[in-house]
Amino acid sequence: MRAPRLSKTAIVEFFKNGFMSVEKLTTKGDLEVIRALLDGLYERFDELPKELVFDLGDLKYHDGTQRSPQINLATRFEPRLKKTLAFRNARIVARQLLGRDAEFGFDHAIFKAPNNKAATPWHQDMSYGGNVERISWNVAFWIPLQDATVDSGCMQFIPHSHLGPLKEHHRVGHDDKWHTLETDDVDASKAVACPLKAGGATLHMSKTMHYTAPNETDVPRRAWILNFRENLNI
Ligand SMILES: O=C(O)CCC(=O)C(=O)O
Repeated sequence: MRAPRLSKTAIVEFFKNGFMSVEKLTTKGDLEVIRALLDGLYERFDELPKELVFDLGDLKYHDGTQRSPQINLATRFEPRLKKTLAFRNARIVARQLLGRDAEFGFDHAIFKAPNNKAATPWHQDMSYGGNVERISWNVAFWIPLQDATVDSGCMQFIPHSHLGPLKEHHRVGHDDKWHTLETDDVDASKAVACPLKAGGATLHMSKTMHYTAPNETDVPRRAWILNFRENLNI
């Protein structure tokens, strides 16, 4: 399967809106491979470094009852992920948006357990670090490993929010034991939900405000997120 080729209009719309959906980034067979590789990591969850692997809720949540366990830098622990079609095609698309020298930055995986009762709250990725003054553009590819609906926790975005300031964020519940950052400065009535069929992906920028609802279905909602950055050669 060839990588999607973005039209000029699609590229302009992406930079205008701060997000987009791509219907066919990869194949179902490739998603099965990714799922098996990530499942292997989730089986080793408690052996991986605790500062990189935790529930999106409580940092100490290593007791098997996680609601949204996250593995940061999954490709470091499972380099075969970089051989997948999704990785290859995401890099090709990233280079259409960010220039031909754009490179992979980091990745993470989020597993929303069935009926997990935990949203990923409204936030801008830049609130986790990075420079507020633009050093380089980033694009995150959010790749669900199955169909993603509003009810299972597909991505939702606030259009144009990447053009505004980095908002104030705080730990969920104003409680330091939580990893997840949240902003209250959001008009959620402007949200655009992006349901996807398996094989698709959403793309967003590091200041684009986004959210996923709790998984209200009886099956897990798995996602793998790849981040690419422009290379300014400086
Ligand atoms: O998958 C999710 O629930 C949230 C993903 C997210 O917030 C992100 O990739 O920045």
